[in-house]
Amino acid sequence: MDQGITAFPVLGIDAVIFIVGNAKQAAHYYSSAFGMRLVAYSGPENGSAETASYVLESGRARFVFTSVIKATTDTGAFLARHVAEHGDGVLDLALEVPDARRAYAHAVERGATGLSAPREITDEHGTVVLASIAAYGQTRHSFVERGGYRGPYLPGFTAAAPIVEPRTEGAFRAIDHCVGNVELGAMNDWVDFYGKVMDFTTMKEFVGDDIATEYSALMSKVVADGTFAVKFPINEPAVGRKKSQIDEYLEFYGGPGVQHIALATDDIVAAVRAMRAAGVEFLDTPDSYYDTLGEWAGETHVGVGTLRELRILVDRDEDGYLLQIFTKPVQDRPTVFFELIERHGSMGFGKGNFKALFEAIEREQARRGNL
Ligand code: TYF
Ligand code: FE
Repeated sequence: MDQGITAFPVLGIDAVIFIVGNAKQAAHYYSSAFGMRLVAYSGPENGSAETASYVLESGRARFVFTSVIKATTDTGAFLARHVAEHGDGVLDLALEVPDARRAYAHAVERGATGLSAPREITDEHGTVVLASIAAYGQTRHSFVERGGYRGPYLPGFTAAAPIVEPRTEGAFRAIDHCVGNVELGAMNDWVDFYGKVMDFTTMKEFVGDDIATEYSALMSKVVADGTFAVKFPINEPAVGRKKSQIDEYLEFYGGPGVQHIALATDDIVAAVRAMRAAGVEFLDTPDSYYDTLGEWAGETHVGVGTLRELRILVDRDEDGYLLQIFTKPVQDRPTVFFELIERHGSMGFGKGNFKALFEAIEREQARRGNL
């Protein structure tokens, strides 16, 4: 399809909005450990008595961390319940669109559940239009039309200074993809949802029966907009030899939700070094992975010695290669984690690493007693 005439144009991921127990400390963690930059704040000091929100950026990647200070309205009560039920997690994968009214009308007409109808908000920096629809579990998609808006994030937010000096080497470039976990049997319904509601198409890489029964215990398909600016893999549990990591997630998150956010970087080696030094834990990969790596993945611009030292994974396909690594869950619940990805041509998601990756995930599940 010609993306110029798609019924649902998207410009990219506007922000990933996390609801957390303590946004002040989360902002510190993503500053000091992930090297992101605090750019905007909303809280009691500037007119938001009910919630505090911190906006952090690295390249085009934007995260918002919100916590409840004192619930006084239905919104505050909803957010407080969200944290109680799910722990720290993602409420909203917000999409930047050229026309939020049109996006909302199209989505609802195609069967999406509207959560908030388009509303225009103006401050001294300009005007935005916001609307939201429901996705899997309690996850939602806001449509953000920011046009010429010049403020630090949205009306209601004021500019904030970095908490620590942001990392420049190995900084992130953008959000590469956001993965959702849904219940057994629901993956295809959600793939159809994105096709129908947002005109997304299914990418060729998927985890099918072969990989599911062999070692992953999950099925996965990837949907994307016509420009591949937004890529959403959707996982569902598969009945395998052992308890699926997706079932573990669903049990501890309390239902479907966002499983991992992949951050694109131009220097994964520097990023992993800095994050490890700051105490971020990554999944371990066995030494044997690196013994045979060159035979199938060939050479990359990073030597195998460095990849082995940092436990970075490599995958290659007909278009090129990618380097990737996965953190352990970043909260006490075995739920949300992050991926770092450096692409050199490949548009894949690391299929060649699925065996090594899912074995590493299962070792962690076993350590938690959930296998
Ligand atoms: O996003 C993806 O599809 C890859 C592969 O639990 C993957 O990162 C899929 C499921 C999972 C971890 C990684
Ligand atoms: Fe991924």
